[in-house]
Amino acid sequence: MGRFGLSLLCRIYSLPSSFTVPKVTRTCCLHQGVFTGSLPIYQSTNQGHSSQHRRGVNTAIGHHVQDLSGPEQRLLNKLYEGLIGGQRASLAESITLVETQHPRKKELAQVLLQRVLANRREQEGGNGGKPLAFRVGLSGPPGAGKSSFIEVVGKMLTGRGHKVAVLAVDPSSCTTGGSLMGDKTRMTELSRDMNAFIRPSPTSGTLGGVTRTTNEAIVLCEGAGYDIVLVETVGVGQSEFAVADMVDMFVLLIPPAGGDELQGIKRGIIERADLVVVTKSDGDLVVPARRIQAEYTSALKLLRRQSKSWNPKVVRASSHTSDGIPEVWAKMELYRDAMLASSELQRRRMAQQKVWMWSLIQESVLCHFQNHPSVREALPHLEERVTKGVISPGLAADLLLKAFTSSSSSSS
Ligand SMILES: Nc1nc2c(ncn2[C@@H]2O[C@H](COP(=O)(O)OP(=O)(O)O)[C@@H](O)[C@H]2O)c(=O)[nH]1
Ligand SMILES: [Mg+2]
Repeated sequence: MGRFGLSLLCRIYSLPSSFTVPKVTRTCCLHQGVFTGSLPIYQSTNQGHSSQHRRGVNTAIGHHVQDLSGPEQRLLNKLYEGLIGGQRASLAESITLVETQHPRKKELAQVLLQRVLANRREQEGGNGGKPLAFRVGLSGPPGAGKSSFIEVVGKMLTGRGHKVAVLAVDPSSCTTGGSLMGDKTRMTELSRDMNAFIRPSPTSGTLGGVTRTTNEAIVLCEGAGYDIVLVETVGVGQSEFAVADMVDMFVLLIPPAGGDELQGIKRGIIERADLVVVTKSDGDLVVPARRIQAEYTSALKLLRRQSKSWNPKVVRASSHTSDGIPEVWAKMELYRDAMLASSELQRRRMAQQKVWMWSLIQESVLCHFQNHPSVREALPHLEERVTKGVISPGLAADLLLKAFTSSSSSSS
């Protein structure tokens, strides 16, 4: 988390209990409505303190927004208006803003996001509280046919009047500097489609950073009127789990290949799949595709059910012949309708928000801890003693935490 997040948190917790909101914060310069709305994520469960607490949060954001200079306000206004008006250039520029490492721009991105979120809440209110967009995560080993599948499904959907956004999460692009996915070479037609928006994975940052910005990019795409958001990721590291935690439906794509290629697919991720698509079911590959379909169908029966309203299914499709593609989409719609009707989809989204908040806190607190001068000073010595077995890991952890907390509290 950047300076904004930390300063925000510091302000929330440093507010005295008798704190009242100065009038001036209500005249925040940008878009008042956004900052006077309730922010459920920060609400205290203690009702006695919740309204005070909420005012404190709004004030914290209000303070922050007051710092905006004239050009910054104009930039944010321009981006917001363009984004809500569905302009692709504004959407692209807004995503660049949330991806930035620049501390001040990070703050501006949060202001923009708050405004887009407020607009979404308003729109969802008019939709009976139901989400307006459907988020689908697509994962599978490299070469499974994900990009080809997205190209064909994406074209079919824009042909039916949908607006489709494609985002990619590729942790390897952070280290190699090249984005392997969201690659427009496999999505030539979709990338030329005016009703589609394709954004490759950011090529810098940690997995945590990349997934955070992807989460925020989803919000921006929805704000720009994209009603279907597809997030592609490879089965590398923890990226699939991160993507499963940010979408409404998680789809696993499996090629009709031999055992070796399928070895890399983690059991844990199969458990998370709401739908398994066996790809490349064409020509000579139809027979092995059927076999894989049967294997996965029986494997899924043994797994614990994730949802009361949906049983994961295994289907076959070919992006080359389009066989099975409309049927796959029909299954996805069935899933969405069942999950919306039971409110499970809405509940899943709420739970995801909380998971994300905590994972961002964990990442930020750990980073803060590791960069703390007293910790950095004591760490090499203690690490050495732990590895040599002179002291226990538990004692070393206690000592480091003590160094961290005592100098943190004395400095504040
Ligand atoms: N036969 C056949 N090949 C496919 C199909 N879909 C993708 N491929 C091929 O599989 C390879 C990998 O496809 P790609 O979409 O880039 O996979 P990704 O790495 O999962 O995104 C390419 O050579 C595609 O032409 C299909 O439906 N049938
Ligand atoms: Mg790909």
